[in-house]
Amino acid sequence: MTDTPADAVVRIEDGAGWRRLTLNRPDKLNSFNADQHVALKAALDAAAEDRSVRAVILTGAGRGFSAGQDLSDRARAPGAPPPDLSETIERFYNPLIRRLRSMPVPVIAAVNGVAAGAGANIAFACDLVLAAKSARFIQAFSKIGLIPDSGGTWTLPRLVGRARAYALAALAEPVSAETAEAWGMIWKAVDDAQLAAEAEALATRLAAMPTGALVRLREGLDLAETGTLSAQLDWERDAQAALGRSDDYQEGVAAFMEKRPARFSERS
Ligand code: T3D
Repeated sequence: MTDTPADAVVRIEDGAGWRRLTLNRPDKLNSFNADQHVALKAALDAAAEDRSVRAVILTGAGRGFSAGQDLSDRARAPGAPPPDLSETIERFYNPLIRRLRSMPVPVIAAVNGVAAGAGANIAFACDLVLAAKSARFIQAFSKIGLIPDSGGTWTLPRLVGRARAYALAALAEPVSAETAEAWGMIWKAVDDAQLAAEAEALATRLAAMPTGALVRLREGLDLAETGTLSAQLDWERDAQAALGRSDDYQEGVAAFMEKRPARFSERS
């Protein structure tokens, strides 16, 4: 077990082939300040580097997953100049979403409670989202005069279609975990008491799978959002050719022929 102090802004724990990163500012619903951004980015980079880590779980401490930007950092005195929000987006939020989408292992968001603003869109940037039934997703931005960021304008319409994306973002309507599952925004809503165990079981399952194929799958789905069928066919040919040269493919076929479970070991 890699163990961080209980009061670390991002807690890190290792399981069998997986690593759990827990956002840990529960009094602020794990909203993001600079410290939490820096700690999460470092933890993701370290997980990416550590070849014993084959899946990552991202979750929150307390009753929230994350309430997005810490708005106490945004209060300003009358007459003070407005903040340049592009600075934090460029420095923190955009690199975080790019980091999640380029991890060499699958990432599970285990949404333990409310996920609002960037907190919701960070969850949606993960490969698989499990949510406690009491959790809700809120595109809270319009309430403070902003638009969805952290990829929200890209991700939301792809998850729920433009009509629902506009309504959710314009009205800042909370979406329950069960509705999110029914609408295809997340993989599964699970009983609150089961969330941690379900996330660990899923991470253990992913960790035993051929990581290279899981990462290529993400790349292919992302590419498909902007490409043509013809371009996608070419990409699939090339990706399959590369995967076909891997030890994991050889092991998968051998295990099938020998009627035994495969033991995948490669990591991208
Ligand atoms: O600024 C930039 O860099 C640009 C990037 C922006 C990205 C963004 O994410 S913008 C959107 C920011 N987030 C929000 O607008 C959400 C604000 N929070 C809420 O709307 C509500 O708190 C929730 C709907 C998330 C939850 O409501 P509820 O009733 O369950 O809890 P609560 O009582 O509102 O919050 C509990 C505590 O957490 C409370 O503190 P207190 O009064 O007990 O001391 C509250 O102030 C604090 N908290 C919640 N969200 C934030 C926060 N503190 C700072 N920043 C927050 N975002």
